[in-house]
Amino acid sequence: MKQYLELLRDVMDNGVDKGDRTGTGARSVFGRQVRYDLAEGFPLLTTKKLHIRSILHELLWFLSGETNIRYLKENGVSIWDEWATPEGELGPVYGAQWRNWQGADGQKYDQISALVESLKNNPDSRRHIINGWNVALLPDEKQKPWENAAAGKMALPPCHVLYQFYVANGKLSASLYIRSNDLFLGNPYNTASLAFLTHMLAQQCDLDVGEIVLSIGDAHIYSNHFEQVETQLQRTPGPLPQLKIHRKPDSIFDYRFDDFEIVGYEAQAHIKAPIAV
Ligand code: DHF
Ligand code: TMP
Repeated sequence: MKQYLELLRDVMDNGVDKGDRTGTGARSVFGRQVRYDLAEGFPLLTTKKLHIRSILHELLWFLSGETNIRYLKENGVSIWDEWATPEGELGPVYGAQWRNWQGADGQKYDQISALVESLKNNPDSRRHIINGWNVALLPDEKQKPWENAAAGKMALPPCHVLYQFYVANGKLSASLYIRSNDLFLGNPYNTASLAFLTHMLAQQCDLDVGEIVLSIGDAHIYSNHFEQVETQLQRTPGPLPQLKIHRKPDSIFDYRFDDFEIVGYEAQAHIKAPIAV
C-alpha cells in the first residue's frame, strides 16, 4: 500500500487548504490515480487496522439494492448512521441507482445484472459501466444530508460515482472514479470495497482478477486528520493478506458475509479520527 502512503504525503506537502461543505476544512489536490495488482494480494491497509466487517456488509447492502440503514444496524455496522433520517433512510443512494435506476420510460434498470451479463457474453465490450450519478435525484448542498433524504433526494451524491470493468487475457480489471475522497477514512474503504467487488464479479464470470485503478477528483485530508496522517506515515506497510471465497454462489446477489475470509491480515493498531458530517 505504498501508493496510498505516497498519496497522503503528496496531499500533505502539495495540497491547498480550503473550506468545505462540512465546515471542517481540508487540504486537497485535484486529479490523482492509484492502482493495485490484485495478484499481489488483497489491498487492505496494513498501516492501520480496518474494520473488514463494515466494508463487506456495506458492499452486500449496496448489491441488495437497499438504501435504509436497517440491514447495516442489524449487522453492527454504523458507518452510515450520521447521514440518515431518524427512520434510517438515505434517499436513493448507491443501492437504488445500481439495482433500480428509474428510466424516463418508467422502467427500472438493474445495472448490476446487466453488467454481469455483458461481462459474460460480451467481454470485449468497452461499455461495462455502473453509474451512480443520477442527476434528477442529486441533493441540495445547502440542506443537511438527512433533510435531503427526507425529501426523497440522495443524502449525499455518490462519491464512488462511475465504475468501469475490462476483460483481457482472462482477467477482470476495474476502474473507479471517485469525485471526492476523504483520504484518511474513506479511501481505504473504497479501495477494499472495489477489490471485493472485482473478486466477486470475476468469480461469477469465471475470470481471474487483474488490476484495480482508483481515479480521484478532489483528493483531500481533513484538517482534523493531519496528526493521524503523520502517525500513519511513520509506519512501514506489511505484506498484503489474501482473500478466500469459500463457495461460488449462484449469482452476484447470493453472496453472504460468511463466504469471505481474509487470511493473513496483520495490521498495525487502529488510528481513531473524527468523521466530517
Ligand atoms: N463522509 C466523510 N467525511 N468521509 C467519509 O469517508 C465518508 N464515508 C462515508 C459516508 N460519508 C463520509 C461512507 N463510508 C467510515 C468509513 C467509511 C465510510 C463511513 C465511515 C468510518 O467512520 N470509519 C472508521 C471506523 C468506523 C467503523 O468501521 O465502524 C475508521 O476509523 O475507519
Ligand atoms: P461531499 O459530498 O461534500 O464531497 O462530502 C462527502 C465526503 O465523504 C467527502 O469527504 C468524501 C467522503 N467519502 C469518501 O471519501 N468515500 C465514500 O465512499 C463516501 C461515501 C464519502
